[in-house]
Order: sequence, then C-alpha cells, then structure tokens
Amino acid sequence: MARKSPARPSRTQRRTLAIYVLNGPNLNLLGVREPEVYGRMTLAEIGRAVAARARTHGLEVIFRQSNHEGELVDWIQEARTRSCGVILNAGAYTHTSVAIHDALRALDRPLIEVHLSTPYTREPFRHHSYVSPVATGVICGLKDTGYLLAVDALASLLKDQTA
Ligand code: CA2
Repeated sequence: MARKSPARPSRTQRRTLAIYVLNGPNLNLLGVREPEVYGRMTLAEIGRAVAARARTHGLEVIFRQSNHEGELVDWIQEARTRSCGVILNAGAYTHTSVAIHDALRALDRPLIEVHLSTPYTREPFRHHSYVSPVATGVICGLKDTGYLLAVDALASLLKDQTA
C-alpha cells in the first residue's frame, strides 16, 4: 500500500515567525564613544551575535535601529503579527515615550526590555521606564551580553508557550 505523504503544512506553519530586535535613538553610535558605559561592540556586531545565538534556538531575527519614535511605533505594530516575540532597547525613548508604551500594550507577544548600561544607577531622568510596566522581563547592565541573554529568555518563553 502506498504510504500517505505527510499533510502539507499550512501557510502559517510554513512561515517561521522571527524575533524582532528593535533599537532606539543613538544606538547606531555604539562602539564609537563611551565604551565604559555601553561596551566596545558596534550595533552591527551585536546584530550578528544575536542572529547567531537565535540560530542555536532555531529562531530567525529581524534586527533594526531607528532614531525616530514613530518608526519604532510602526515596527512594534508590525511585530504584533509578524514576530513571535520582541527584544527592545528603546534608548532614551525608554524614559519619555508614551507612544511606545501604548504600542507595546497592544503587542500581545513576549517582550524583553534590554539596556546595555544600568539606567537606575545613572542620572535620575533615566530611572523611569515606560517600557518596563509592559515588559515580560528586563535585562540591564550587562552590555552586549544582555542581548544574548534576552534571546535565550525569549526562546525559553516560546518553548513554554508551545509545551
Ligand atoms: O543602556 C542602554 O542601553 C540605554 O538604553 C542607552 C541609551 C540611553 O539613553 C538609555 O538611558 C540607556 C543611549 C544610547 C546612546 O548610545 C550611545 C553610544 C555611544 C555614543 C553615544 C551614545
């Protein structure tokens, strides 16, 4: 008897949803100044390391940076349907942006907030985050390593979701 071939996966099953890693203003300057605060890696190097770490979990990465609040809001909205989770370093918008907070409230995906430095031990204006109240978890103070740990955290959360 001919063996029945496995059912063709649905369109949704075929499309691997990616992790969105979104970076806010001035993070394109990483590696150029203040290495004692933010580390020595450039954002491009962090992007490559993140993609490599994600591959070990079978995950793809969309890695982006913008200096514009509205563009970050657009990408967060896009991530609602096209991502399986988000890692966000909103840079200085962390401390100012109600628009990003509102977009994140509607995300409905696991969200890890990442900071290279520890904002809570720096100037008082960095002590409040509009991202933290809607984040699944927060990682700060570990420079570029924080991004890799955020990938591991998302992978673990996603595994729990499908278990
Ligand atoms: O520690 C972080 O990751 C921050 O999100 C970085 C933001 C800062 O406004 C937040 O309070 C904490 C700033 C990123 C600016 O990065 C630069 C890197 C090199 C030279 C100048 C800026």
